[in-house]
Amino acid sequence: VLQETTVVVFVLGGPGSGKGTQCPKIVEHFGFRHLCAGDLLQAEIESESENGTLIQNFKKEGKIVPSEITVKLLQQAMQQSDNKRFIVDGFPRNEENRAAFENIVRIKPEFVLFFDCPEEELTKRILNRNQGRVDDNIETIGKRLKVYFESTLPVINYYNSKRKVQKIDAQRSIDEVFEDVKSVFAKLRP
Ligand code: UP5
Repeated sequence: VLQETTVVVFVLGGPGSGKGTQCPKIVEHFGFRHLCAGDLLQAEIESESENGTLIQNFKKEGKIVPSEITVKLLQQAMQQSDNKRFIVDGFPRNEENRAAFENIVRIKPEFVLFFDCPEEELTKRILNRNQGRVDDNIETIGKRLKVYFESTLPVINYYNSKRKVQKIDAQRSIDEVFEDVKSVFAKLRP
């Protein structure tokens, strides 16, 4: 059972907006545990677990994996950690994800860190990445962007209406972006 003192920050932004680049820096400076939903799902694919093939197919199509799978992985990782402060990266990606996390894990995020970045820049970064990801090709990138605009932006808007979004201009250099990220986290209670 997770304690009431558990702190969760969601990190959202389009594919290639810099979530995976900035999160390790947050860990280093502020001592959070980094939980990347995409990495937890990738580990399931690689461990050849029963859901591996299903997850692989969703990922190849840029589609959002059923919430129960992702939430279970996040909850397990949180329960197994000694750390009580988590940055959850790349989740929740749609309303169903958001509701499932709130209903199952029963924790509301402290705030949502939102990396705002124009579409052209996102596409450019992903095509430059070149690390052999099954979803880093021009066809899947188009699908991922569509899913992001149709399903994830509404979640960001929902949290914005609750005044929980900390928006960062993610189009600048990695160091400039982290300066803004730092000032957001510096305001958190210890
Ligand atoms: N880069 C980073 N910052 C830069 C900067 N400021 N200036 C210039 N370049 C910068 O960065 C991307 C690239 O840009 C890198 O080469 C980096 O060096 C450079 P990165 O930090 O990796 O961006 P990130 O936002 O993490 O991009 P990523 O592509 O990993 O994000 P996605 O959200 O698409 O990927 P994720 O792994 O979260 O999800 C993949 C798939 O898993 C989804 O499409 C979906 O099918 C599935 N999924 C779910 O179904 N549910 C979930 O909850 C999560 C994932």
